[in-house]
Amino acid sequence: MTTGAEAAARGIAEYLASQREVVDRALERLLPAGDEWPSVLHRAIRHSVFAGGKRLRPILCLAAADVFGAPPDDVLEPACGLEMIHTYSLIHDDLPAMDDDRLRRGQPTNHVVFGEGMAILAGDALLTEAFRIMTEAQRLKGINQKRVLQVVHIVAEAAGVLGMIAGQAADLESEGKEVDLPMVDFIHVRKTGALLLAAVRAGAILAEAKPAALRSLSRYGEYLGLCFQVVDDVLDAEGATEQTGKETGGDERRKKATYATVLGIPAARQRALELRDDALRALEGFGKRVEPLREIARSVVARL
Ligand code: GRG
Repeated sequence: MTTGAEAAARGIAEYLASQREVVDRALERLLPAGDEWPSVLHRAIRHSVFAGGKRLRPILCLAAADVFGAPPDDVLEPACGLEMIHTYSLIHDDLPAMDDDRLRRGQPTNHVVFGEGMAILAGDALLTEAFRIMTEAQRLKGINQKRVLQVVHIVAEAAGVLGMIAGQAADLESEGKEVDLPMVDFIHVRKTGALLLAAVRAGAILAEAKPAALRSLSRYGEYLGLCFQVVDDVLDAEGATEQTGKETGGDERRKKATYATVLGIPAARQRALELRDDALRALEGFGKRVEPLREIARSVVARL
């Protein structure tokens, strides 16, 4: 596994690739094999988990823990749990009852391959399994139980009725309606930003970050989460499928509330740059160990 200081020396692309491998190996170990009974469920889970995601949330969690010198092993399972929750949200978001998408991470969506029932179960399984893995591995490793409880709480908050689900519900409600910027912010802070923020916070909390440092990293996570969504909206409006791994223009077709529609593309691009700068400012005063977090913020905007 790569530390922040090593990453600063080696370049972000190499760092991201090596961390992605670490996460992929751990997910491979943590998830039941594809031939385990009932094998269709495990194949459905694996289809989406190993379809080629960037692993941004687990990488953020590992990078945040590294800032405070925590051994990566101490946060690997919670990091993988975040990826499982993220993958569940993608599977369910793609269902006919939600966005009805047929392509994700460059692959046919889960329900297209396995049917709606199995796709719902694969998503449900990933959500619950995330919390089992987080708590069991941390208990076995003897990690401070108070910290583990705190992390379970912030991740549940980010994924649940105060976070991702509230964002998704507001998003569904807004389809086809005139929406303003505060509503788009409401949706995206919760739908996308909350889990990215929780990833940063979980890593810092497990690494026993002091309150002031945790506050700075939380500000970074908030700005980064919103920046990520502004970029995603712009890419959906004008990006190529090869870049996004999904069909582009879906937001427009479904009359979704997005930064691209509310602000217009030039202003949305500008907002992404400002949010990146805000994220970088939140990290001022930290040394070389935050370099991966800085580079991640830069690389999110570099997709534009
Ligand atoms: C719980 C059904 C349900 C939905 C929650 C998060 C969410 C709402 C839906 C996921 C779909 C979506 C378009 C979310 C916006 C956030 C986003 C850009 C997700 C893609 O994240 P990446 O780019 O994906 O990190 P990879 O494939 O790289 O992991």
